[in-house]
Amino acid sequence: RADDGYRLWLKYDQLGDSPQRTQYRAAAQFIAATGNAEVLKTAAAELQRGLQGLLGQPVPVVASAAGDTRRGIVLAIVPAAKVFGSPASLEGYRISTQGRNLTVMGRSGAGVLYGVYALLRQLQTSQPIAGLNLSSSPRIQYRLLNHWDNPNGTVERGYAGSSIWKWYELPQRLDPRYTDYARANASIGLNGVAINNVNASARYLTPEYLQKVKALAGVFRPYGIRVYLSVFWAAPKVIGGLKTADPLDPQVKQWWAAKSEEIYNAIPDFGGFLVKANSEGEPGPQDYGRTHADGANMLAAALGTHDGIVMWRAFVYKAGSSDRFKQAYEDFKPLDGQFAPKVLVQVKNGPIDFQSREPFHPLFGAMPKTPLVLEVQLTQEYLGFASHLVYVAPLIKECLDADTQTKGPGSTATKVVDGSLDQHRISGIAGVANIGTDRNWTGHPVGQANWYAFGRLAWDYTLTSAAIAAEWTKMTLTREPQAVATIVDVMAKSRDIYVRYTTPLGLHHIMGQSIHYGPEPWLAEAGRPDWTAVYYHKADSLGLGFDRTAAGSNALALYAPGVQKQWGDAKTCPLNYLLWFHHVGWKQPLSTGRTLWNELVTRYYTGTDSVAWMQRRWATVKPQVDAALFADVAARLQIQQREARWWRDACVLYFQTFSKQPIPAPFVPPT
Ligand code: GCW
Repeated sequence: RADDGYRLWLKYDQLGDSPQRTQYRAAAQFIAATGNAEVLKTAAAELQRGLQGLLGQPVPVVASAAGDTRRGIVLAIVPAAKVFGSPASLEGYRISTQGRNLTVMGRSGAGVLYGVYALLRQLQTSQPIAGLNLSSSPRIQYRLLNHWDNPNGTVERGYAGSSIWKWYELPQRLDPRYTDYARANASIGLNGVAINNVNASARYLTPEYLQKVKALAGVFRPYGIRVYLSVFWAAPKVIGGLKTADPLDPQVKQWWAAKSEEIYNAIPDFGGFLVKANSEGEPGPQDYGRTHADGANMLAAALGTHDGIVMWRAFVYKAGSSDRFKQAYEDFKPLDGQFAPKVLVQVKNGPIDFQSREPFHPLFGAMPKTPLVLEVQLTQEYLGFASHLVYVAPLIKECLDADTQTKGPGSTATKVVDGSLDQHRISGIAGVANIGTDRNWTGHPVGQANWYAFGRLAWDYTLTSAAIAAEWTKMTLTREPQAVATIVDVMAKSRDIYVRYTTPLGLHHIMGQSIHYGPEPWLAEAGRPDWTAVYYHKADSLGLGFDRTAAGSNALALYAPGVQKQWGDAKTCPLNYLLWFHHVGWKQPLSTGRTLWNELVTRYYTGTDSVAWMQRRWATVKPQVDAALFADVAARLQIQQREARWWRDACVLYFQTFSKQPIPAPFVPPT
């Protein structure tokens, strides 16, 4: 049977004959699960399914291991924190060898479930289990996917088919896919799902839709996953019949409080609200002269004593601002200290918009009194949709590893996000989902790795991109060592390659208008002078790049002095960020020894050539990978190759109209 990708990394195909399989079989003759906790039962069922598949032997689930002389796996909820070390999160697990059995302990059912997936991962990646002793706790508390799914079944910026939520069938019919979705999320440690687009429809808050949301919550609950809703700010007007949505209006407050009660009546473990307000035309508190904090705090108050949170997005910008780079900072930084304890402010990794490479967002480190959620995009809106192979873990890590220096060296974005820099009690991370109704969920088979890597990093950001890629490859594509090494190498380099043939040296936002696909550096978007491509790349007869130093927009001043120093001088600024901050002369020599123009052209050409390299590398794994899956990736690489040339030629020829420089010798196209 051809592999259609539906099973993701949870394939559980029988392992080949090996000493390891013999060892696993001997160790897994039963599963003992004591207690009735719902999530514990899920854990036992998943372990049974996984073991039976991988080992090809039936593994019974029993109530207790007491008196059993066989060797088995014991699942146990152990409330005492001390066995888990520190930090002892409720979701942590410990796997240890006790007598002849392996024990998977958690402080909650969810902890056991995560431990079970960790154990299965050991088997799926052929790791030894003898004497196993490992423990792990999530480093970030709220680990969410954000779906940009609409009630009509479309997905904003979705490239893998339609929304997997079938609103017209809910609540009566529960598509089995919902369960498989929950399994996939739980297997990588995700514990929350905002199911609808941040450009939100008020409809989700109607009694009719809340019944549907309740049904989904019921599917997710046994997997330790809570449901969140994106809310339309003006809902009290649109579905509540009020004249205003002013957050300080008593009737508005009352409406939200009542709505929240209604939600918790239906969904007792409801996670909370995600809000996009006063951004890209969405309504918000500023419509009434109120601040983002007024709005967020009103919603937090509406949650009452329920265990819910408000994630308020900082992605805001307006026409007419001098530099969009600065706007979120200018709107939000002054509000630091004004947000209620249940509010987290959700910040994209970079200041503009999920570009192929951005400097870290200047709000990281700048709001010490407010917990900040890091929002990254898994759907490849600016990374070639589902036709380009781009592994995003390195992009996520680049942001997490960035040193904001706001409290001296070592004040990384990671420490802001996990809350440790400023001792926050709550922390969060969100990934905009790349999931749709395509049989393989993500369109591009390697898109699955982006979903996978997001969950793994949300759980433990100390994992390397390459280690995660290797795990995913072994679980999903092949365990043959040479092929694994090849695929991991291609994945590891894919994001840099994409940057080179689309937006090298710190170029940004030069993609096609609205669709955000393909090159359109010549674009002047009608009516939105702040969106024009020229605005971002600023090409002229002298040079290229956006001057954000004090001589220009001075966005650099939003960063700590050490960062300003690093990026503020065009001579020392890392080339990856050069054109983000500097307008550089075409003939200016760079650290590579080439002029700006020659370096730019070199990157466009070598980046495009690297796609051919990816194709050649992929061709070598053919014998090791399922034929259908192999052909799928190979075909998408052909598209990528064609489109890399499109980007290269469009951008080089366009910028040449300003630089008036010849194409450097090795790249002169044949005449
Ligand atoms: O990148 C932009 C997208 C919009 C999106 C917006 C946002 C949901 O082009 O489609 O809207 O970001 O993050 O709010």
